[in-house]
Amino acid sequence: MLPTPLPRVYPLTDVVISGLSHAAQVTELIAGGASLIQLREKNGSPRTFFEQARLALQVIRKHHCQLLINDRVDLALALKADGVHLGQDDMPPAAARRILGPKAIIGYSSHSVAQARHALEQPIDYLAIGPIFRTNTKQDTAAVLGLEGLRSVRAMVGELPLVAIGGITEATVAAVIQAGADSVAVISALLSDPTDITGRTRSLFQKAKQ
Ligand code: TZP
Ligand code: MG
Repeated sequence: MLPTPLPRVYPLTDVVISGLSHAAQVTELIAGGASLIQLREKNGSPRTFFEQARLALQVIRKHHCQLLINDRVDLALALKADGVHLGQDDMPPAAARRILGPKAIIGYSSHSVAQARHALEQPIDYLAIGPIFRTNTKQDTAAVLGLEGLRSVRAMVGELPLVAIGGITEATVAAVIQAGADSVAVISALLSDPTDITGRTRSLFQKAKQ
């Protein structure tokens, strides 16, 4: 079940940017206050990701946090993760819901007001919208929406939990929340200095409160 309200910071893991295993990132992120984390792995074999995710999930369970798996409904099911995060090119949310059941958390990415409108008809627990700002983390991103685009999506989706993503930093997180995001999904702002993931996470939570 999705926590309500959503934690204001929702970290995604990235082995390339952090240089750390998923489990090590999860450990640092939880120490900084994260309670909902998404494992995102775009390289390597499913077998390796499965094993890494299994170890990350052990850390998650020990701390009573929640873990979503990016893209892979099969791995989420096999690992008994808390849910899955799907993009526009992944399995449709309705199909994932049939596989994972009513209690699983299903998040869904959108990149425009039109996609967000379509997402309202899907059996999802939260909607992600982005990129809000320019980002180097994802190469094939759609056009930047800016805070104005985020406000339009917020107005359209009503009460549906809304996660903003893309280029969000300590400097912009308060404005992003102010513009209507319930939570910010963040990669590089938390992981690009692997020696200070915990401190950066703590600090982003602080800024997200203001
Ligand atoms: N989807 C839209 S932008 C993005 C994803 C996965 C990357 C976010 O990473 P960062 O480093 O927080 O900009
Ligand atoms: Mg995807």
